[in-house]
Amino acid sequence: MSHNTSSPAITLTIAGSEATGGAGAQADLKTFQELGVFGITALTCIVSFDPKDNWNHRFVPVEAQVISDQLEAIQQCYSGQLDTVKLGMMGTPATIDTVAAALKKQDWKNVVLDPVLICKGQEPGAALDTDQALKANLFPLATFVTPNHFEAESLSGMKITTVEDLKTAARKIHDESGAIVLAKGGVRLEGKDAIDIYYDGDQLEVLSAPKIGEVAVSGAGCSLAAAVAAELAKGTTPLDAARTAKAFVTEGIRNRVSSNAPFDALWQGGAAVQAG
Ligand code: PXL
Repeated sequence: MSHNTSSPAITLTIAGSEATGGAGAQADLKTFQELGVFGITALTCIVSFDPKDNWNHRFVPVEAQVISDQLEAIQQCYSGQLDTVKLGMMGTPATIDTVAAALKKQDWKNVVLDPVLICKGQEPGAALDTDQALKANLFPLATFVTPNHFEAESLSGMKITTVEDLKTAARKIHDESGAIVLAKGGVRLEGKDAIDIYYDGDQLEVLSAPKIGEVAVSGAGCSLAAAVAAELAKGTTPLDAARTAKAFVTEGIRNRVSSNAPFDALWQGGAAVQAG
């Protein structure tokens, strides 16, 4: 029951498993470890790429009762110590309802929502439902959101082709949700730099790093949001958390891992290697 003063901040991810370890809960936990927080996980679904089908996603949701059991264990175990959560892939409206109900059982300082909308292999109809459930039930609880290009278009209702568009979208998403927004252009906007926009209702900052290749790397979005959560859990300001997360992800992409899948995976150990 007792803790010493050097106890790490407890940080929860509610996310899916991506079996090959590039994205999802695995990426979150590795990020938490690298950034010095004690990572814990409630799994929402299991994704297994299918090598027989172009590495498309096979998706299996975890039963609602099992999700709420995990969250019950976690919230009782760490009550009073847990104030930061990262939300990753939910996958179904039922999961979103279960997660929202559990989140409402306690106060949170930081709810970092990575609004993962569709995952290949899901029915487009189901994705639409999930999209609507996210907007209705999880956005109101979020303090910090990290939409990618596609998600920012969906959430803002506008097409995003330039950095100026991305800024407008970030403002819109903030105005609608009240959350701090880190909208990710990544490799998807033209130009030599990977640009993300931070907007907290007051400060707008362009976070920029030279693109490393032109192809998105698996786990970048998950690791970015997890790094934001870890930094916030340690008491960092939101803007500094965003800057640290961007640098962490950039080094993870520079030191990425390739495999027989047609995409590389970010390596969360990359930043430490770079540092020396
Ligand atoms: O990158 C989004 C993502 C999040 N969570 C899980 C995933 C993926 C993409 O593969 O599998 C579990």
